[in-house]
Amino acid sequence: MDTKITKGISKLLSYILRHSPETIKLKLDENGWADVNELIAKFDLYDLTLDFELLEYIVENNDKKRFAFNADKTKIRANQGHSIAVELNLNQAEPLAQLYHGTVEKFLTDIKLQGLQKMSRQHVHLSADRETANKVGGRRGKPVILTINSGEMHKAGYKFYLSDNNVWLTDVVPAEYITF
Ligand code: HQG
Repeated sequence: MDTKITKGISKLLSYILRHSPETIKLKLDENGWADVNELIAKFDLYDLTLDFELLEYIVENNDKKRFAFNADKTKIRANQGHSIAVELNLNQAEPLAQLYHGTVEKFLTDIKLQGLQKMSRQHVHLSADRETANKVGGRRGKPVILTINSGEMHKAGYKFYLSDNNVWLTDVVPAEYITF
């Protein structure tokens, strides 16, 4: 499989399924699922075409397991990362004592004042290890890794969720739980 093509299609799928299904006139249900046949039929962006075999390959081989099928593979959705309102019915979970967040220097002043906010997404995204946080921060420049005192947050009643692709999610991280 040409990785350039599969990567390109993965990026477009992330955009469509997390942020903008209307770009290809696709409808998601309230849980973020799209009908697979409808997606394939409507996926005609930038001369890229999709068939079921390619979609299945992408779902199975995507480096971060960003997408999931339902049991009979008639529906597909993004596992996390949405900006549109969808109910993912995420599993609440007790977090590790520490989690990590990769960001960049220019956001630190605001993060110190406001804590970590969801910004345009449905949750604040946290990583279980520094290496992953480093990659997340590296998308925006030289990464800065913040350590989150998630154990204490959980004790204080903050809820944490673990997505199907192992991203830790929460609603907000107040600054007092962040080591800068
Ligand atoms: C920052 C990717 C100012 C925050 C990744 C981040 C992740 C603040 C940016 C997933 C702030 C939001 C999400 C505040 C947070 N003031 N800036 N109070 N609070 N920020 O993209 O965590 O590859 O929405 O530090 O791997 O970077 O697409 O969040 O820099 O899992 O699957 O505001 O996206 O996954 O950016 O990334 P984002 P994120 P995929």
